[in-house]
Amino acid sequence: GVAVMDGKLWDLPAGLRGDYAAARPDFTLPQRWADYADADHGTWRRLYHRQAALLPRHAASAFRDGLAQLDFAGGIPDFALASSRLRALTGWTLVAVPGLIPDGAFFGHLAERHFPVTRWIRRPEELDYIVEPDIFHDAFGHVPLLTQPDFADVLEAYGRLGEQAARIGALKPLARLYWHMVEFGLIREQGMIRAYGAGILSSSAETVHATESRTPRRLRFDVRRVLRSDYFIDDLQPTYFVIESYAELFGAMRDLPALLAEARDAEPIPPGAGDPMDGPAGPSIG
Ligand code: HBI
Ligand code: FE
Repeated sequence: GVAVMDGKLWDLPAGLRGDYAAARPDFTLPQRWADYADADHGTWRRLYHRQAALLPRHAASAFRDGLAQLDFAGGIPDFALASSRLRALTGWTLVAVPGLIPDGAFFGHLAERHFPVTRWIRRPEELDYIVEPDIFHDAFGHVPLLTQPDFADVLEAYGRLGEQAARIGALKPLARLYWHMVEFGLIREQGMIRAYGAGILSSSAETVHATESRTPRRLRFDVRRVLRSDYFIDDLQPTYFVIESYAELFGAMRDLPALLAEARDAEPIPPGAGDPMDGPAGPSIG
């Protein structure tokens, strides 16, 4: 079951597109895969092939390996089929949701190894940019790493921390960690900067910007720094955090209970800003 952790069910922005009236109390609804139009599958395939072409050069090997184990090329995935594949690999299940769901419900699903995936797909004129996450972001961006046991465990641990963070008023630092790890994380592989974050790999512009542009700051992943780092939700990221291995993310989960209260009381770092703790050698390691 899903706990309502901060006492309010509706911490959602106004004007979301999804059909929230059709959702159950845990915010899931049936995917109804047979109801997608041919045009919707066409939109998926255009997005899929555009991103697939970028992956060999820009995506982490774990993401590419994961995507190769999923049958995502032909059209919008059927969650029932993808879930049986995932359950066999890592025990995760995809659940359909109308779109963004409240923090408490979201963390509750992750803690149970249920990954919420938005049911609807963007319109053809929105291929390059969309404000709310749609099925392409959620499924193409997030599901490949759910096939990888180490990352699958990190995400469940993250979900479990939601309740604790809500209790001490530290959901904001916890959300910053999700953003800079699950959504916009970079990893160094054989000396190259590669993306594993879903917000990067579901966007063609962000994929190139995050890994190759000279503009952004690329900082070594440091969980204290991450927990204080604010971000833009509607522009290319000015700062990314780079891990050397997914084991660093495990480490962050282990340290988090002690660090959340500290981060809650610390001064936030504005999007793209430097911090004295970044070190005199200069922040960029990319
Ligand atoms: N809902 N569907 C959906 N997808 C998300 O990524 C999501 C959410 N609700 C809340 C939420 N993320 C945030 O709390 C995360 O930043 C942790
Ligand atoms: Fe996402």
